[in-house]
Order: sequence, then C-alpha cells, then structure tokens
Amino acid sequence: KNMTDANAERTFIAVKPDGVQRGLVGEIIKRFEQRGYKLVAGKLMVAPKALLENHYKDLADKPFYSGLVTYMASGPVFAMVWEGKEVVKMGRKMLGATNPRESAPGTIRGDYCIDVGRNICHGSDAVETAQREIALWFKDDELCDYEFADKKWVY
Ligand code: 3AN
Repeated sequence: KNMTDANAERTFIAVKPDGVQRGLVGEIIKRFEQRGYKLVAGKLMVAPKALLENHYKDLADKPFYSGLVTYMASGPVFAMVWEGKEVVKMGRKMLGATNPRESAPGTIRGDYCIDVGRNICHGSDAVETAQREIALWFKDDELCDYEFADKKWVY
C-alpha cells in the first residue's frame, strides 16, 4: 500500500469500556462510516494491563494514571483503525475535547458523556502516535487492505 497517498492516513480509535457498556459502539462506528472514512480493522477485546500501560506510557506520572488503566481494563473495548484524508485530526474533532464538558454538542463526547474519567472513546493525537498505537493494538494481518467501489463520491 502506498502510504504517501494522502487519502490513506490511518488513526486508532477505541470505544472504551463505558462506551461498550452504554451501547455506543454502533453509534461511533456510524459517525466515521457516514463521514466517508474507511474501516480497516476492528475487534472487541479485554485489553491486557501491559498493553494499556504501554498505550498510556506518556501519562505514567499523572495522578489519574492507575485509575485510567483500571478503568480501561474493566471490560471490553472496541478497537478500530480508520483510514482517510486527515483522519487523525478529523477523528479528534469528531470525538471532541478530552474533557466532555468542554466538548461541543455534535461531537461524540459532547453528545454522550459528562466526565473526563468516563469519556467513552479514544483517538490518536498525531500521525506518529497513530502508527505506534495501531502497531500496539493490531497485528499486520488484522488490517484489511481493500478499496471502496465508490471512492470517487467521497474524494
Ligand atoms: P485524549 O484521550 O483526549 O488524547 P489524554 O491523552 O490527555 O487525552 O488523556 C488520556 C485519557 O486519560 C483520557 N481520554 C481520559 O480517559 C483520561 N484522563 C485525562 N485527563 C484526566 C483527568 N484529569 N482525570 C481523569 N482521567 C483523565
């Protein structure tokens, strides 16, 4: 795959355990699908603590870190890879601000949650972070390489 293709940018999006419990997996998938982004991987899994500690290693010195890992390990998460033009930046916009009370209505967090410790979804914050997170959560053979038949209607 030609990763210099601007329409082939990828991001890691996860529905956290609270989002799964609240039945929001479909709603979150729906928003990315309807926007025109392409789903290239997805799986429901209870994340091992070691995976979560690696995923959140930059936050290891934060006071909320151990609570964050415990919350993320408390039930299944729905992990996904989405592809498309500027999907990292646009994915963050669609999720809304980290603190849901600062997330605009119309964003996922702005529509479905209240508290930063239960903010229902994760999205990579930069292209390099996305590459790291995708490699951490998925094996290469879990990423599906295919084209939309009607891509010309999105781009
Ligand atoms: P984001 O997930 O929007 O990139 P980060 O990387 O600053 O935000 O934080 C990662 C996760 O840590 C958040 N999604 C949230 O679940 C949790 N978190 C961030 N700040 C706090 C906080 N002040 N209290 C509790 N949990 C927090």
